[in-house]
Amino acid sequence: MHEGARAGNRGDTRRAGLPPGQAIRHEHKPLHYGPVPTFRPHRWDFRVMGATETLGTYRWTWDEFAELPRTDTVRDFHCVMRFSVPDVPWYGVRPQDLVDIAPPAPEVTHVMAWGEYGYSANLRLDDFLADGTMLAMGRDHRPLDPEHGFPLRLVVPHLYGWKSVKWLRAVEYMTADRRGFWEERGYHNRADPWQEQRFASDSDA
Ligand SMILES: Nc1nc2c(c(=O)[nH]1)N[C@H]1C(S)=C(S)[C@@H](COP(=O)(O)O)O[C@H]1N2
Ligand SMILES: [Mo]
Repeated sequence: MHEGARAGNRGDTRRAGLPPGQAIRHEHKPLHYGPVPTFRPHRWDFRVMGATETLGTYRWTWDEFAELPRTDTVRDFHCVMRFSVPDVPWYGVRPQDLVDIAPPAPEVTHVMAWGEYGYSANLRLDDFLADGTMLAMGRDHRPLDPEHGFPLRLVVPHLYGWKSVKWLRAVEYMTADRRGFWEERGYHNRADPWQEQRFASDSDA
């Protein structure tokens, strides 16, 4: 979601089954705010924090995270800048499997997904646990490219792409909603592409 995306209309085609206002773009041109972080395996960790059932924080090193059960999925990916990448194959850890290991307190209604450099996106707990959502380690049957989120990103294919936090480092359980990076800057709180929830002014929740 930055300037570059506006230049992307050449070669676009339409396809049935896309959310309104979206056009196909086959190449998955990386889009993000700020620099691509360097992965330092010995410094990297992944945390589940906030309102866990035990109130403790869960932490995985990269080696530990890589041991978690993996699944795969193939999903269309919709950016708010009006392009969609069809049929992207992802593999990684299902949020449900993570939540089974690190249970939230019963009052938890939302999560904040945290990336490197403080990028964040808020999600309803049911959107985080939805079918197809993934803590992805790979795309196109190989590890993520650095600019697409290596070593770990969130993929929330049923919401606009800014919710799919790259370089994911933590998930915070929340007992009330709070807006993330783009949501604080005028983008929609939920971001359902089927309802064209692009901006907060598009009937925000
Ligand atoms: N950490 C981080 N994650 C991010 C972003 C970002 O700026 N920083 N941009 C988001 C936006 S707007 C989109 S459309 C997708 C793009 O993912 P891609 O670069 O793999 O195509 O990443 C999302 N995740
Ligand atoms: Mo985006």
